[in-house]
Amino acid sequence: LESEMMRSIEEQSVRESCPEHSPLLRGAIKLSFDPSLTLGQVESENGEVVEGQYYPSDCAARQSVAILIPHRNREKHLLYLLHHLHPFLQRQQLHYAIYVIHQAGDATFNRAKLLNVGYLEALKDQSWDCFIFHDVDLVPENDHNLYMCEDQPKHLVVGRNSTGYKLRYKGYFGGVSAMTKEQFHKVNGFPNSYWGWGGEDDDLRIRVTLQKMSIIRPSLEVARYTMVFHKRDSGNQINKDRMHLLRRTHQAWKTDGLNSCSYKILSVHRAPLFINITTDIGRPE
Ligand code: UD2
Ligand code: MN
Repeated sequence: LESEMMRSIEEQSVRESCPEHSPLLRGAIKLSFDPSLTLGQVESENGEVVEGQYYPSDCAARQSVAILIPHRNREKHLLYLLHHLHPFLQRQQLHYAIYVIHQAGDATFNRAKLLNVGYLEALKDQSWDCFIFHDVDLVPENDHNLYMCEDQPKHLVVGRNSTGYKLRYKGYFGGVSAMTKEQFHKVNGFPNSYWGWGGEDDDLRIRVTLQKMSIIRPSLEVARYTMVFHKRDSGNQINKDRMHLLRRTHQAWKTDGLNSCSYKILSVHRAPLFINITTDIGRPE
């Protein structure tokens, strides 16, 4: 047994790095969402995922990527996303884990703060190279849209179904974005002070520009998403303060972010297909 173990350790260390272009990619696919889909079904389709995490079996992944999904009360969307995202990420030959950061209680939703919590907690598991900040309702349509980080922050949603597959506005950074551990640390993460809908994605863009980084985007052809139809959730009303907050970002970024993110972890549950972190992030002051 011992020699067998040694052999497998050796094999691991000499495993070649995965190719620059994965041979498994398929390009554009037609998405469908089956309302009768169950979690058990998605689990049985993804036997190689263990506690939300996956390693390619025949090569060493080029990046270790943590997918962070802010969540409350969108179980059906989460199921659709898991169903499409696991095989999608496996075709990209990534080492990845999916974290769902679940806001406890019924105070106003705070997407940005949940993503800060996800970043800080995921780094306790391991030193991820790359973080993908991912809305629960956006499903990527083309696996050439790589969930990897680059030397500049990357915005992955150039177009989506509900807005005619056009960039919403110049500087738009919402929906799905990718930053390395270092890039996100450099901007002090997201602001914690945006409660309710809107503005937090623009704040992150300002932080990125203040650090003299720029936002890159894949081509419109590949950076396409379907947003599962939804209405505005209760508990996520429009943030009326957002314009005011955005005017302070050039100063506030230093003190409002990862270095001031206070929260309680209520539970960490390692389910087969994702790590569920339930957190109490407080409420607006
Ligand atoms: C846009 C952005 C989103 C964010 C938001 C403003 C796109 C495609 N997305 O989304 O990134 O900037 O505007 O805050 O432009 N959520 C829950 N439960 C809730 C409320 C929100 O899980 O009760 C999560 C979920 O992951 C959702 C995300 O927050 O996808 C954004 O909320 P939304 O989908 O209601 O907002 P939307 O589509 O206008
Ligand atoms: Mn949405």
